[in-house]
Amino acid sequence: MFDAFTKVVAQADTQGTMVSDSQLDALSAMVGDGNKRIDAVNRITGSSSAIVAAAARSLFADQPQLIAPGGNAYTNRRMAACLRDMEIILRYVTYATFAGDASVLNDRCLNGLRETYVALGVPGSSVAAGVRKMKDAAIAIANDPNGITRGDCSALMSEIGSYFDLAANAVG
Ligand code: PEB
Repeated sequence: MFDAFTKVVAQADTQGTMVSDSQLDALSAMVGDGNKRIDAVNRITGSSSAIVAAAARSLFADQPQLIAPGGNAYTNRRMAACLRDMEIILRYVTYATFAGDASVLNDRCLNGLRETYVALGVPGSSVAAGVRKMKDAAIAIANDPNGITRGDCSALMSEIGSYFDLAANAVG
């Protein structure tokens, strides 16, 4: 598992080079904007249940066959498994956001997930749709200008969006 710093160190070590000026500049910018990152993680984490619930409701409204008899979220057991899966994916997205690096998300959550869903008979494209709905809900909450010092969070929001996209594309 890497973060933005250990990733740079590992890459430099592989090449036997010093950490470059441009890498230092990028990390310096990341540190300079560090409070934005921590605030975003805090907001998404604090609203995780609401994000999962909103995304799941919207997913089941769009794809009612999932909750109809025989559907992949029919019965309390499958519904619980589905909500739990969405929460797990959201949790790993917050870890990646905090670390500034996708490796924890890739290695510990997404690796083999597509195959797991194939084996279970769970439609990966529906999971992907749920993840994309979590992306919209999470970014709306993280990017809300109210109640916080205002600043430009566009780069951070697109980074967070990229972790959700990575998760959706891994299963969908
Ligand atoms: C992945 N999900 C399920 C299982 C596993 C995962 C390993 C099988 C074991 C179990 O049932 O608990 N586990 C999960 C995950 C990690 C992990 C992400 C990462 C570290 O360890 N059903 C739907 C929706 C979708 C869904 C499309 C969005 O209709 C999910 C939610 N996952 C779903 C369902 C099951 C499941 C299991 C329904 C149960 C399948 C079944 O037993 O029929």
